[in-house]
Amino acid sequence: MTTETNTQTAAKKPKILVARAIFPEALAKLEESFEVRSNQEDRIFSPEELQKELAGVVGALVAGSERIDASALAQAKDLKIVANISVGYNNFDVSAMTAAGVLATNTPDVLTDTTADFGFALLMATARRMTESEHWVRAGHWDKWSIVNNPLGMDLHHSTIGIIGMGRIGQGIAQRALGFGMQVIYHNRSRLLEADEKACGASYVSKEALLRTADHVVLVLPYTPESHHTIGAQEIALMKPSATLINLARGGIVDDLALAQALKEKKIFAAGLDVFEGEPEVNPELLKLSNVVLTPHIASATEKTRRAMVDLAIDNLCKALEGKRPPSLINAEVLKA
Ligand code: 8YV
Repeated sequence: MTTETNTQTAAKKPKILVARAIFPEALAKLEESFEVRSNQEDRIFSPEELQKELAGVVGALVAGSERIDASALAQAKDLKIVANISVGYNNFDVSAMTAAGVLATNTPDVLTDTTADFGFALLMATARRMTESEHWVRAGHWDKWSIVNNPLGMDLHHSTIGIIGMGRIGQGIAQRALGFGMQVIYHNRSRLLEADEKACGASYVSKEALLRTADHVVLVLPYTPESHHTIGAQEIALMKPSATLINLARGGIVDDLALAQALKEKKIFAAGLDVFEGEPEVNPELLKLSNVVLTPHIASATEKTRRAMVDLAIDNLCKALEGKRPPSLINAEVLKA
């Protein structure tokens, strides 16, 4: 259950909801200016509970776990802003928020490098079979060094990386790949400016050419109805049998069952997944496989970056409630209305 701040002056302060646990210092700062409904137990609200929690508050801090749509907003008559503690905002029905006059914000930039670092770490762990090797050592299978029988991986250096989704994080991964002498190809809804392509040494190709050519395919695109199952059985069939696939974007961009089948049949070499369809559930077929590295949606998870995300979300919320333009506003139309 949420906890209401209970002080004598609290009644005069505007009410806000903090829907997930945040750093105690950040919560204390909010409590100086607001009557805060907090959820430091970090329980995930059902849609019905979220609807109730949003009733009577002027602002809310949420994360990807909270779906903000017309139904969530149905009783939120005082709500002016929902600040996502996340750069991706597929949990927002932006049209419904705009129609309700609710500002929507996210947390770009502050997590770009941390997430790009993690993308590269996941790629390396996957291509060089690091987690599988660790399990092998822990299980006591390492009885001798061997030229051919130790887990043999795939090289990153001087290979071709194919990045689908060339926003800030995609470009960060491309820049890291250059340091490994990799050739960078990319596919995106729109082509980058020439100067941006040069800065990350990337060449634009069709999705099909990317899948056929890349040794390592990295997915960093936003999740939308159009990007649902960007990678399914047909796309995997285009990839090299030696290729790796990394999903850093969102569950639902990859058809996880089709991927599990392809990994089982060794149609591609390996996969690294930080996000899953229906997470935190993981498709049981993936759990049976050794050629997949699984991490629990932690690409932005360093303390420094998570604090910066929370601080930016708070800044967005405070600016909106002071009648100013929040720094990372998604639906500027609300201000024009
Ligand atoms: C968040 C993310 O931690 O920012 C994003 O889009 O995927 C992660 O950084 C996650 O979405 C929790 O809200």
